Amino acid sequence: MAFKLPKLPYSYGALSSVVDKTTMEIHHTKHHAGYTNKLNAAMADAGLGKMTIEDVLKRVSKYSPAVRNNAGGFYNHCMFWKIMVPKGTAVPSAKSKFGKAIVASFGSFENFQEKFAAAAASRFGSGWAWLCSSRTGKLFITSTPNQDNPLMDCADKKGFPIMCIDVWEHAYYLKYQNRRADYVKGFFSVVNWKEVTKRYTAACANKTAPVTTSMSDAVVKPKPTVAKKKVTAKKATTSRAKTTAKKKVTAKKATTAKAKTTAKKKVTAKKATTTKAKTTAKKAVAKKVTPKKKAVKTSAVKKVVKKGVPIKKVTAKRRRVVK
Ligand code: MN3
Repeated sequence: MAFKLPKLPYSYGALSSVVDKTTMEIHHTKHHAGYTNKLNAAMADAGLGKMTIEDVLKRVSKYSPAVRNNAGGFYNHCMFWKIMVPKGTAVPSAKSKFGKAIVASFGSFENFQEKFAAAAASRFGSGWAWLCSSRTGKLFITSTPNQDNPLMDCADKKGFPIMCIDVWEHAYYLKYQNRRADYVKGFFSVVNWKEVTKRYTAACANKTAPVTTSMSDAVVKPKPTVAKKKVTAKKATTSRAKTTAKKKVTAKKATTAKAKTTAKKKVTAKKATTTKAKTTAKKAVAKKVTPKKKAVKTSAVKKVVKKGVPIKKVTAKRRRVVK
């Protein structure tokens, strides 16, 4: 089992008051799916075995940029989908532990919203804004570039993320274009405060891993070293056998072709021989007959000329010779 793309907890159009259906669908099926697949590939390349996504993130500086970017992309989106819900839920009560923590950290709920929105708006380029909790339950706001997050050992400010917003343009551009602030303002109307509160409670209890692990369904199977090798060997053998078989076929074909060529050559040669023989025979016949005839004729004529025999006698003599 590798890291698996989670299903959205609502339909693609369910948050359309804030995020349009097309953006949600592309964001989930292309971007998040892409991070998931590339993370699995990068983990396999690095020979990393069974690990939770949290374990990957907390020592991510030891791994390749591909692991860092895609582990972040995988985790951040898993969390992002869950902390949103159609129409949003009621904001935390001022009397609740979480409500009190917000006031203690930011002065008021409104101040918290402003600071969070400012962090989202001021993140240069692509990245995320976060509300995090320390292990003691103290809240703070931060932002990260690219797909980094506060769980990474390389993060400027480390903590447990309990709320986040994706401020990559792919998250809002179709509906808001350059108006990121409007997108952030809309985001507050679809926040699932129940889920955010659940994460805060887990952070305070220092039980953050079970919450996120069950969220991401994220366990990588151990590297199948031996089994894989066997399969590879089998494949190699099969492939070799195929090659040999192919070679044999080729050789057979070649032999057949050669045989054909030889046969053809033989036929040609035979033909040639026959033709030659015929020619020779013809020539021989020609030689045998013609020269003699001519010789006789010539000598006969010569004799006739010498002896002064009348033309009639010569003709008669010629006829005899020809016969
Ligand atoms: Mn995104």
